[in-house]
Amino acid sequence: MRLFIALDLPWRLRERLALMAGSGIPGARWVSPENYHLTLRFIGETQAHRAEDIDLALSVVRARGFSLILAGVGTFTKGGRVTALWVGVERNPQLDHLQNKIETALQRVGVEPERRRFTPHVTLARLDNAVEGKLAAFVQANNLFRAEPVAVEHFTLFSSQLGKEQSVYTAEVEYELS
Ligand code: 3AM
Repeated sequence: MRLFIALDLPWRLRERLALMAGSGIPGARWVSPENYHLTLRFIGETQAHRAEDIDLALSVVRARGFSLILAGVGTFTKGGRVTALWVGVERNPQLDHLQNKIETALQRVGVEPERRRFTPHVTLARLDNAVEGKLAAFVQANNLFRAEPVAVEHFTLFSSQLGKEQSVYTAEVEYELS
């Protein structure tokens, strides 16, 4: 199975994001609101017995619950092309701490270290050939976005089935924070 670890988001917040997303950028593949999430760690294709090790490692992660605020919009670029449009997260040491603990737990059971810096975000759209001007206008129009704080009380191990239009994410296990 293809696994990743993420925070799911309350519906009120998803609705708020959906109001901002969905139109205005020709060529954007908008993520549907049920798929919004904040990835803590992408793991990838994993055999069942490895998934068990990962589950065990995650179940002993101890961290406190906290709140976070989604704010601002940004993009990821690859080879000079914008590939993703996202909503950002206000600086949050507790989120970084949780992500760090998860990273350590995974490495302890032999998962390859993540080399990329953690850039917390919620992807709104994936882009192939978006019209630059429209994208820039979207970023400018929504850059002052700032959501209500959300309480983070657990993190989730998701499986992902790649689909033609949209992947299907299934919450496999939830790990409570204290
Ligand atoms: O949180 P977002 O939506 O940015 O892009 C995938 C998604 O990220 C990412 O993991 C999240 C859940 O699918 N992802 C997919 N394949 C990946 C890979 N090979 C990947 N991240 C890193 N390496």
